[in-house]
Amino acid sequence: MLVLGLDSSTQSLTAVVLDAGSGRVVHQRALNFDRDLPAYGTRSGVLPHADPALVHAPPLMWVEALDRILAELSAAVDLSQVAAIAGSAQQHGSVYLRDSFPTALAGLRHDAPLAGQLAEVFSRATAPVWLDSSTGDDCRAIDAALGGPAATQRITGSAAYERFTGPQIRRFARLEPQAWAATAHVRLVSSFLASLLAGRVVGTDWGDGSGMNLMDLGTRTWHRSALDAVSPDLERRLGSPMPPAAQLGFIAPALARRYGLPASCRLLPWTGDNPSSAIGLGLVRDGACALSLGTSDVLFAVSQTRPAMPPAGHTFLSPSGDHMALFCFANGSLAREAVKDAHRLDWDGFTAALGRTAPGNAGRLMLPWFRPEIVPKVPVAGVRRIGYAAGDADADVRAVVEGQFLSMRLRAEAAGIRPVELCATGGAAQNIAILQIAADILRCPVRRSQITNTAALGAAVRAARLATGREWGETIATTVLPHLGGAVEPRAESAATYAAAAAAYARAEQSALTAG
Ligand code: ADP
Ligand code: XUL
Repeated sequence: MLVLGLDSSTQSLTAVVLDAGSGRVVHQRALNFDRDLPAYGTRSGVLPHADPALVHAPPLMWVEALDRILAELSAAVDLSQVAAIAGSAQQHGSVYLRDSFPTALAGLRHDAPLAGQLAEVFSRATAPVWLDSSTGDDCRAIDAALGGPAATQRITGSAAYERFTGPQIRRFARLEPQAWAATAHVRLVSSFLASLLAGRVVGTDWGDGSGMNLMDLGTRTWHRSALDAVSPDLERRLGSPMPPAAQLGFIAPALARRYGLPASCRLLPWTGDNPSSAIGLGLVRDGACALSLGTSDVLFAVSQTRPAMPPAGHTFLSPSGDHMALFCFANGSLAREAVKDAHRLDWDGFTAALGRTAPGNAGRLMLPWFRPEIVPKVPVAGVRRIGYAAGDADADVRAVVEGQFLSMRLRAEAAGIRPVELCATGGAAQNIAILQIAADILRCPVRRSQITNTAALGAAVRAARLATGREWGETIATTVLPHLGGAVEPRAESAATYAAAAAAYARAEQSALTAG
């Protein structure tokens, strides 16, 4: 019996097929949006725009990617054995759909590409994604309506954030009232893609729903004043929040036929990529922590009770029903890539440069704000280099990586997160030299999953749990633990250097933020 996990991230769509009983990975495959779907014109998965605050992606590209990967899978694997499918997607992004969407889903044909059949369902051609930072006014309005940022955080799990779905919807409704009037459904990237598989419009799971500034984290229902602060008549466009273990029924018959899936293939809601990674890294124990080094860098910790978070942090819900404390840094892989490309290096050259400099970088520091930063809030991009010039490639390479983890260390300390061990995932977690710096600065062993995309794995694990009826502990033991590699240990000799660097970084950050 097989299960399928899918993850639609910023830059790619990944599929992992597992043998549900043994946990063996039967097949893995990824489509890169820029490379494999060039007609949509994305760069790093998003549409280039003159205004760096406006970051959108074409939702039809995600449809075509899903269609394409399922067709490719059906040629590589016997999909008639797939008992269940779950998925995840980049968090916060929103898709705007006309009232024709349900009819179009119900009428999908098996013998034609999905993109052609769904091209007319969008009331907005593009979907704002998590890198968008254009909604400052809307954040202020939502915070004001709920009693200030601390109140918004207490109610929804996070203060109003530019990339969160509530502020994004508000901006659209405000600036494009006609297109908003033509919008009958708003879905997250996750619930949009889950709707395609189900052949009907499905609601949003609690995990991804907690990234909207619209859901009451305590009751897991929409919060009336938050909805009203965004737009009157929003609720009918959203559908209801639902538990991550809710069963969505079976795959749409036309899609079963199109890809050779059995009609009995069961579906689970899709969730956010970070909650899904929590499962793919086996984080179902209180206090377990992880580091995701994908397009964004993310630090998260799961806990049974709701964590006390500082203002910059978020509390989400994980598919296991736990809470997830989370910090998301927009300057993750894209910042490392900016340095790599500026010095005309490849990743081997980047790693070699790290080898030529010592921990602490002889006091040289970078505030790595290549694009507007989420944590701390930096609305306008602007890299600060302290103690060296941009032309010094070796210093620059170490400074970007150290700066990222020093910033992370400060946030972990503020939230009282002191990891005993970190599980690492995301494209940059392949790089052991980067993981060594993470281990040294964050002061704990870092273990890497041998499965590059743990969000897709986490989705497959959820599907395996549904298909086998096993409990979390047993499911994780068979499907996740075998993939965790050995640990990169922190080095005692760099501890004092990094304690001093963390203090210097905090001072530099403070002075940059004060100076504006
Ligand atoms: P996402 O899931 O957000 O789409 P991934 O987790 O696939 O992103 O990570 C993609 C990123 O991984 C690329 O943007 C690239 O910068 C980074 N990456 C890939 N290989 C390496 C490497 N060897 N060292 C550092 N970073 C790498
Ligand atoms: C988390 C966040 C990012 C996206 C990227 O809050 O915005 O990590 O989920 O995929």
